[in-house]
Amino acid sequence: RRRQMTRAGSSGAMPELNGKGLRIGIVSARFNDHIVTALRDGALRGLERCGVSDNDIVEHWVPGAFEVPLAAKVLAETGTVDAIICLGTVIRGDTPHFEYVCEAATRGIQDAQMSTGIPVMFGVLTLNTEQQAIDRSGPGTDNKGDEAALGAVEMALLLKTIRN
Ligand code: INI
Repeated sequence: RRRQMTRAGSSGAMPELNGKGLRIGIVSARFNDHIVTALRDGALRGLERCGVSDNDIVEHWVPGAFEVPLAAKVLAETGTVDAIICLGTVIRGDTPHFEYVCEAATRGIQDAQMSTGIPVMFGVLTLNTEQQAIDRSGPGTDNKGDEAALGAVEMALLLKTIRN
């Protein structure tokens, strides 16, 4: 069962996502790397479907979700990418640590896009169980990395339209 998604555009309908020529950054957190690798594969599939060239994708890995915002912000500041996809997986444990990592990643990623004007996608899973992570990182288009890739292309195109 797929949620119907409406993407921003003048009509409110799903716009054509032609990502040819767009430069896209991917910042991935190694923690829970079996899941994050699957999110990253989903993101690459999504970008490929949109026509983004392999040569226009720049990838960086960081230790955990806590470090993602800084790498994304510094990458955005270089002015070399049109959008950034942040990927990570935070799974709830027995301590409040989970809330702090999630809070920092969420706020930091939003801050990175607001302070730089470069779209930064929130492809960080925050979950109660590993099964929830597996369910959201599979080989189909309901992979959250794939979803973040489409968001990155849509936002990069939208900002080009707004700025022109
Ligand atoms: N980082 C994650 O990306 N996911 C987690 O589930 C996680 N847990 O559970 O602790 C996690 N912690 C590491 C954190 O992101 C930092 O790398 C670490 O605290 C060093 O700053």
